[in-house]
Amino acid sequence: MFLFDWFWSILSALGLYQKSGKILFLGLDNAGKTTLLHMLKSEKLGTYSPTQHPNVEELTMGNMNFKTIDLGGHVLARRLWKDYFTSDVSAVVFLVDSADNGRFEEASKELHGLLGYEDLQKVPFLILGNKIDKPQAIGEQQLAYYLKVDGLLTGKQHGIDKDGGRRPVEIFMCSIVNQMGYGEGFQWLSSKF
Ligand SMILES: Nc1nc2c(ncn2[C@@H]2O[C@H](COP(=O)(O)OP(=O)(O)OP(=O)(O)O)[C@@H](O)[C@H]2O)c(=O)[nH]1
Ligand SMILES: [Mg+2]
Repeated sequence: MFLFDWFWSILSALGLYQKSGKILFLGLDNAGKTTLLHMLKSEKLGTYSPTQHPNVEELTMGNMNFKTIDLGGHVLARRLWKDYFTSDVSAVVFLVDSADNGRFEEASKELHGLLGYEDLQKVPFLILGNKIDKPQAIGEQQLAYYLKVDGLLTGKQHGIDKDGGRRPVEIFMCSIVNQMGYGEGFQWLSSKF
């Protein structure tokens, strides 16, 4: 087992194999999901209307091929999220506007609903605290506190966790407009499945 892990991590470090997966982009409306999807796809910052229909994109980042599905975050659209919780989902990226302190409770409620969902029990969660370019944005520890996930975070180390098979959950702070932070988050995520 150890040898296999070792061999796998060497291949991964050398970029000698392609990793693929299906990733759901979830989070409240206005969190930045669609902006992130297009930034990852074309490295361009755009303005988008609130998402009414899922955006599906095939993305390549380093040695990873992702099929990403960006779902609308407004209240009605959230009802459709569960239709996408199929057995081939590799990961969830949950975006939060870290500058919108009036909505942390709502975001926390939705996040915990997802974390408790039977079909997602083994799926790693990358929580992106977005919009840190805004002066009122809070820090990572505060966000963990307001989202009530302090006790759930599994650490930023790369590689498949050995600690009792806990589902990987971690927060990375980012600014999509400044193109910072989310790359580290995806690197972490890609080592978890
Ligand atoms: N300041 C700042 N604004 C951002 C950032 N990322 C996204 N935004 C803005 O946040 C707003 C919402 O972005 P969207 O990508 O449409 O949000 P969404 O999560 O797709 O929203 P729904 O489709 O309604 O679920 C837009 O005005 C974006 O320009 C960021 O890093 N910093
Ligand atoms: Mg959108």
